[in-house]
Amino acid sequence: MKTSTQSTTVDTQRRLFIKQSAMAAATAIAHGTTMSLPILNAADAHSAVNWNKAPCRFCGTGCHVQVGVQDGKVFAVAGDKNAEVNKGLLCVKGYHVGSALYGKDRLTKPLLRRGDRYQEISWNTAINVIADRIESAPERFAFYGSGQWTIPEGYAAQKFMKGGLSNNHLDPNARLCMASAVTGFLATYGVDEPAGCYDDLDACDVLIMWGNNPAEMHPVLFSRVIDRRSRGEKITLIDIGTRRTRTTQECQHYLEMVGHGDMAIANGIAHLLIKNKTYDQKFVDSFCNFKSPEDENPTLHGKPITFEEYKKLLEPYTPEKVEELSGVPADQIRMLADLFGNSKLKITSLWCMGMNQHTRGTAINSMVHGVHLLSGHFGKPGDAPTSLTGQPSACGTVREVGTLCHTLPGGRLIENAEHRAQSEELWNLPEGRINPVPGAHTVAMWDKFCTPSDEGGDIDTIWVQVTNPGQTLPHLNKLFNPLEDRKRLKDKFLIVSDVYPTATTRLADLILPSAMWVEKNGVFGNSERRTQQWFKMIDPPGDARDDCWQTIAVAHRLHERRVEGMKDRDGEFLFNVKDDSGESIPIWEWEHYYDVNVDEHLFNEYREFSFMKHKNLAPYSEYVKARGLRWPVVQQGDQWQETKFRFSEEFDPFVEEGKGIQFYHSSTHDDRAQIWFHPWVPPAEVPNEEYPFMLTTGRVLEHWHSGSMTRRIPELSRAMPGAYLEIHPDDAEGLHLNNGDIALVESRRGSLNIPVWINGRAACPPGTVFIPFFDETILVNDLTLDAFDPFSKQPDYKKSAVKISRAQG
Ligand code: MGD
Ligand code: SF4
Ligand code: MOS
Repeated sequence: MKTSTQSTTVDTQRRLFIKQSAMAAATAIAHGTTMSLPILNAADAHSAVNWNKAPCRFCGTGCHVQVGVQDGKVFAVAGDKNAEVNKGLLCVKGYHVGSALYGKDRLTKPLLRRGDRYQEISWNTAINVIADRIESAPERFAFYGSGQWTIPEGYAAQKFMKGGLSNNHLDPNARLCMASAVTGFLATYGVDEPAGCYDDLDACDVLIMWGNNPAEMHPVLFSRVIDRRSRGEKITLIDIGTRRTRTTQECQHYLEMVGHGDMAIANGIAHLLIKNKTYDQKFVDSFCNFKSPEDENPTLHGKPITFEEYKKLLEPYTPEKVEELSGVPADQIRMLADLFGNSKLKITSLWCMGMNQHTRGTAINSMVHGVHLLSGHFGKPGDAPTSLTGQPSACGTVREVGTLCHTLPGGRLIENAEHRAQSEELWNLPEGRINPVPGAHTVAMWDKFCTPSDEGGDIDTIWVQVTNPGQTLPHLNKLFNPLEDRKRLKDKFLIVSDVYPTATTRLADLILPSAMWVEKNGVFGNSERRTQQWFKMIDPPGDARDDCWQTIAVAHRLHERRVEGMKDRDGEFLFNVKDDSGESIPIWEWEHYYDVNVDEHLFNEYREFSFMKHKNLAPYSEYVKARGLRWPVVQQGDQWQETKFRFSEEFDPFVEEGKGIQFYHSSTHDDRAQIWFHPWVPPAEVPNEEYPFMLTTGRVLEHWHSGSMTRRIPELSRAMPGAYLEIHPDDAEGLHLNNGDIALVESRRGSLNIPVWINGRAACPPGTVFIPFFDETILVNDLTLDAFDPFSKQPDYKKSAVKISRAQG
């Protein structure tokens, strides 16, 4: 391959550079010049168009789309009528998902930093550069992955790191997102992921959203509920939140709380259920234990307590006390308790980042499960605590494949010797290959990377795939921005695989162009345990290549250099794929990568792990036929049967006959779930005189996370061009700010200038402000706090104290 020099200038003044380039892009969009796009959304079949199924690239809802391909390009996208999740519907992001492929500035060549420039290099050189870095200090290498990795991509990275390099420094962006849901499920049921599924939304009488805005974040799911109401079904919608959103507009009840008010509310409901004797005594006696945190060095196991002790701990949480702590009127706490106390109703709780991005995320997740268990609202369709996931495969690739620094596939734990031995057995590795010490979690990983080596920063090289940490990590000035100070961190090396230039690639030493979505084969796992497969439909642009291939190619280069870990017990390469005659197929050579379906090979290998914790997956070929299947999937006759509701005899094949409900992974080994008491505690940062406002952050309907894809889609970008400060009109008036004025927002960690939007899409109460994080020209994570939950290590992006003034000049 020819190597030429590309004159891509690296601006050391990152902010300025980002601002200028984004402004140029925005101007171009406004004039309609940069990005011309193929025609999309034409659902009518055109004779030359080839249609095939794929899950949407964006959110954890997991809608299926039909992708129409003509002349090697995605020509149209339509909702898939045969998909149970979305029944033909998509949201505005989904309808435009095809255009995400066609931004004008797709990365097409590997680029190596040379001083303040990037040089185009060949893939062969790029693979050598990475292999050199790893070989020189394998224990100082880390892999930062993603809930947008496909399952085979995550599995390959997992096997490469933990099974090959004996290195557990593998953690994904889902740490920022789902980690507290995981620890909440583990603490309660002893096993991760929801018992219920989206069918709960079709069956519930009451839907309670705990700090969740599905109308914008999971729009197709939310419309499933609103559709029921338009058909005349009676359904009560309750929004417990810190600001009014599009979700609130549809709800009969809006309970406005202050940050961490959820903990008081959950305790208040439990208090009243016991006081009024409206809890489900039979359910509790048969299926539950009680727990509270240990007094010292709390763990995820806690200490057992009696029902009497539980009751006593809840005593202070009278409706009036809860009102004081949460801001929600006592009567509304009574209303919630009355609903939970009514066994005739079917109640579903939904939550996502509000409860997960929380310095007591594990606690509040456990407490909401606890309210459902205590009241017996569990185990029937529509009666379930159902947590939602942000990313399309945070469940599939992170939670199930176990791409966290302390886990192995199939719910196995690094620290558990038996689990390591099981994984070594399945991977055919020599005994003791897997390192027993958990690696660095996300916040710690970047902390180590951004600390000079001679000051103890013992991670030197990070390879980033399918995520944009330069924009999305909290407290960027501490965790990421020091990279700008290249001299201090001169021995650090950042490798980024992405599809577009981003806030992260601009800091990279090596940029690798990746194939995305239908440019490659893939498998995702959505919020409701649904595993979904798709095939490659078009070629990636230029020299862009699959992330999975990139990982395997590096592994093979290390294998060629006789790095011991790249071999299994029999001396074979870790990713050896053989053809029918037993010959190895050189999948590490790009020309041969698609000689075989590598996804199928990796998936079927990974599938063996899924039987270890009743998360059974079907063979790959079954997913080719289906619009996803919800695990556990078991074979009955010649049918593969999915599972809608776990732990309930009527639905779950693993529940023993006659048990009714069986929590078969109970951490107390008695088939019981744990109902937890946790005391209310205030947020890590609360407003004071100097920083009088509470800042909350999040997504908006039109944009996917850091906006790298959706800001390149003109329709979406025009609809929501840039970040804004949402502020209450009275607060704005007090600060002499009008709509469109530029405000200066400062936290203890950083500051930014941002236009004000009063009476916009959503509404903050006085004292609270909101800024979305999709806009790389206004990096809200310069302001956010990196305090995290002690168990899940998930940071709280929802509560940072800030001060606001009119920007000068
Ligand atoms: P994304 O924009 O999803 O954000 O944060 P990120 O994961 O950092 O980044 C995905 C990247 O992958 C993009 O740069 C995209 O261009 C690239 N990409 C797309 N397809 C491919 C592909 O096939 N291969 C490769 N290699 N790259 C690809 C998300 C994170 O943000 C999450 S999950 C949460 S929940 C947090 N939420 C949050 C918040 O609520 N508030 C604030 N302030 N910050 C937050 N940050 C966190
Ligand atoms: Fe895609 Fe999510 Fe919209 Fe469905 S709801 S179309 S999965 S972005
Ligand atoms: Mo983050 S997993 O997308 O909400």
